[in-house]
Amino acid sequence: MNRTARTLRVLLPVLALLTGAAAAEGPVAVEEAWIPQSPPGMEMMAGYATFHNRGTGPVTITGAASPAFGRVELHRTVHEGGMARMKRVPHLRIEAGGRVRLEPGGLHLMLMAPRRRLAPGDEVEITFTTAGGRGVQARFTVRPRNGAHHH
Ligand SMILES: [Cu+2]
Repeated sequence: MNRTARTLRVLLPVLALLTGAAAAEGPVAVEEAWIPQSPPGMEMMAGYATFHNRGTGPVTITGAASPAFGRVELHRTVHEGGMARMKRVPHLRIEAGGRVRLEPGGLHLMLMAPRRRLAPGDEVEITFTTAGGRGVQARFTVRPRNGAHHH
Protein backbone atom coordinates (compact mmCIF):
# COMPACT_ATOMS: atom_id res chain seq x y z
CA MET A 1 0.00 0.00 0.00
CA ASN A 2 1.47 3.36 -0.97
CA ARG A 3 1.35 6.44 1.15
CA THR A 4 -1.68 8.02 -0.56
CA ALA A 5 -3.75 4.88 -0.07
CA ARG A 6 -2.73 4.73 3.56
CA THR A 7 -3.74 8.36 4.09
CA LEU A 8 -7.12 7.77 2.41
CA ARG A 9 -7.76 4.71 4.52
CA VAL A 10 -7.45 6.91 7.60
CA LEU A 11 -9.25 9.95 6.22
CA LEU A 12 -12.31 8.36 4.61
CA PRO A 13 -14.00 7.17 7.82
CA VAL A 14 -13.39 10.61 9.33
CA LEU A 15 -14.99 12.29 6.30
CA ALA A 16 -17.95 9.91 6.50
CA LEU A 17 -18.44 10.86 10.13
CA LEU A 18 -18.24 14.57 9.37
CA THR A 19 -20.70 14.51 6.48
CA GLY A 20 -23.04 12.30 8.51
CA ALA A 21 -23.03 14.86 11.32
CA ALA A 22 -23.60 17.72 8.88
CA ALA A 23 -26.57 15.96 7.30
CA ALA A 24 -28.31 15.49 10.65
CA GLU A 25 -30.78 18.31 11.37
CA GLY A 26 -30.47 17.99 15.12
CA PRO A 27 -30.96 15.48 17.89
CA VAL A 28 -34.62 14.72 17.22
CA ALA A 29 -35.66 12.17 14.61
CA VAL A 30 -39.30 11.86 13.55
CA GLU A 31 -40.11 8.22 12.82
CA GLU A 32 -43.15 6.45 11.36
CA ALA A 33 -44.82 9.75 10.48
CA TRP A 34 -48.25 9.29 8.90
CA ILE A 35 -51.63 10.92 8.37
CA PRO A 36 -54.81 8.87 7.99
CA GLN A 37 -56.77 10.03 4.97
CA SER A 38 -59.89 11.89 6.05
CA PRO A 39 -63.38 11.41 4.64
CA PRO A 40 -64.37 14.02 2.01
CA GLY A 41 -65.43 17.33 3.52
CA MET A 42 -63.46 16.95 6.76
CA GLU A 43 -61.71 20.17 7.70
CA MET A 44 -59.41 18.45 10.19
CA MET A 45 -56.94 15.64 9.95
CA ALA A 46 -54.78 13.90 12.53
CA GLY A 47 -51.06 13.21 12.31
CA TYR A 48 -49.12 10.50 14.10
CA ALA A 49 -45.40 9.87 14.54
CA THR A 50 -42.74 8.92 17.04
CA PHE A 51 -40.27 11.54 18.24
CA HIS A 52 -36.88 10.08 19.07
CA ASN A 53 -34.41 12.27 20.92
CA ARG A 54 -30.96 10.92 20.08
CA GLY A 55 -29.23 13.80 21.87
CA THR A 56 -27.76 14.11 25.34
CA GLY A 57 -30.21 16.72 26.65
CA PRO A 58 -34.00 17.05 26.74
CA VAL A 59 -35.80 18.72 23.83
CA THR A 60 -39.13 20.55 24.13
CA ILE A 61 -41.39 20.92 21.13
CA THR A 62 -43.36 24.15 21.28
CA GLY A 63 -45.19 24.29 17.99
CA ALA A 64 -45.65 23.00 14.46
CA ALA A 65 -46.48 24.32 11.02
CA SER A 66 -47.01 22.94 7.54
CA PRO A 67 -47.39 24.45 4.08
CA ALA A 68 -50.29 22.01 3.54
CA PHE A 69 -52.40 23.28 6.48
CA GLY A 70 -53.49 26.65 7.81
CA ARG A 71 -52.88 25.57 11.39
CA VAL A 72 -51.16 22.69 13.17
CA GLU A 73 -51.53 21.97 16.90
CA LEU A 74 -50.38 19.29 19.27
CA HIS A 75 -53.31 17.64 21.08
CA ARG A 76 -53.94 14.95 23.63
CA THR A 77 -57.15 12.92 23.80
CA VAL A 78 -58.36 12.72 27.40
CA HIS A 79 -61.25 10.73 28.81
CA GLU A 80 -63.43 12.56 31.31
CA GLY A 81 -66.72 11.21 32.60
CA GLY A 82 -66.94 8.68 29.80
CA MET A 83 -66.36 11.34 27.14
CA ALA A 84 -63.32 11.65 24.93
CA ARG A 85 -62.15 15.24 24.59
CA MET A 86 -59.10 16.83 23.01
CA LYS A 87 -56.81 19.19 24.86
CA ARG A 88 -54.13 21.34 23.35
CA VAL A 89 -50.59 20.47 24.46
CA PRO A 90 -48.46 23.65 24.40
CA HIS A 91 -45.15 21.95 25.24
CA LEU A 92 -44.01 18.40 24.63
CA ARG A 93 -40.81 17.35 26.36
CA ILE A 94 -38.70 14.51 25.02
CA GLU A 95 -36.06 13.26 27.43
CA ALA A 96 -32.52 12.57 26.24
CA GLY A 97 -32.51 9.17 24.58
CA GLY A 98 -36.27 8.97 24.91
CA ARG A 99 -39.18 8.44 22.54
CA VAL A 100 -42.64 10.00 22.58
CA ARG A 101 -45.35 8.38 20.50
CA LEU A 102 -48.20 10.22 18.84
CA GLU A 103 -50.86 7.59 18.22
CA PRO A 104 -54.61 7.16 17.78
CA GLY A 105 -56.40 7.73 21.10
CA GLY A 106 -53.50 9.64 22.66
CA LEU A 107 -51.16 12.41 21.65
CA HIS A 108 -51.67 13.55 18.06
CA LEU A 109 -51.15 16.40 15.68
CA MET A 110 -54.30 18.28 14.76
CA LEU A 111 -54.00 19.39 11.16
CA MET A 112 -56.51 22.14 10.46
CA ALA A 113 -57.63 24.09 7.41
CA PRO A 114 -56.10 21.87 4.70
CA ARG A 115 -54.92 23.89 1.70
CA ARG A 116 -55.45 21.02 -0.72
CA ARG A 117 -57.12 17.64 -0.87
CA LEU A 118 -54.74 14.91 0.25
CA ALA A 119 -54.77 11.39 -1.17
CA PRO A 120 -53.04 8.21 0.05
CA GLY A 121 -49.36 8.29 -0.87
CA ASP A 122 -49.14 12.10 -0.69
CA GLU A 123 -46.33 13.51 1.40
CA VAL A 124 -46.70 16.48 3.72
CA GLU A 125 -43.87 18.53 5.21
CA ILE A 126 -44.30 19.48 8.87
CA THR A 127 -41.79 21.62 10.73
CA PHE A 128 -41.66 21.53 14.52
CA THR A 129 -40.40 24.42 16.62
CA THR A 130 -38.23 23.54 19.59
CA ALA A 131 -37.50 25.63 22.68
CA GLY A 132 -34.27 27.53 22.16
CA GLY A 133 -33.22 25.31 19.31
CA ARG A 134 -33.41 24.67 15.62
CA GLY A 135 -36.57 23.31 14.20
CA VAL A 136 -37.22 19.70 13.32
CA GLN A 137 -38.36 18.92 9.80
CA ALA A 138 -40.41 15.84 9.06
CA ARG A 139 -42.20 14.27 6.13
CA PHE A 140 -45.58 12.65 6.81
CA THR A 141 -47.17 10.15 4.42
CA VAL A 142 -50.93 10.02 3.90
CA ARG A 143 -52.28 6.49 4.35
CA PRO A 144 -55.66 5.00 3.44
CA ARG A 145 -58.16 5.28 6.24
CA ASN A 146 -59.16 1.63 6.58
CA GLY A 147 -58.11 0.33 9.97
CA ALA A 148 -57.05 3.74 11.23
CA HIS A 149 -59.00 5.12 14.17
CA HIS A 150 -59.43 8.84 14.46
CA HIS A 151 -58.99 9.85 18.10
CU1 LIG B 1 -57.14 16.83 18.16
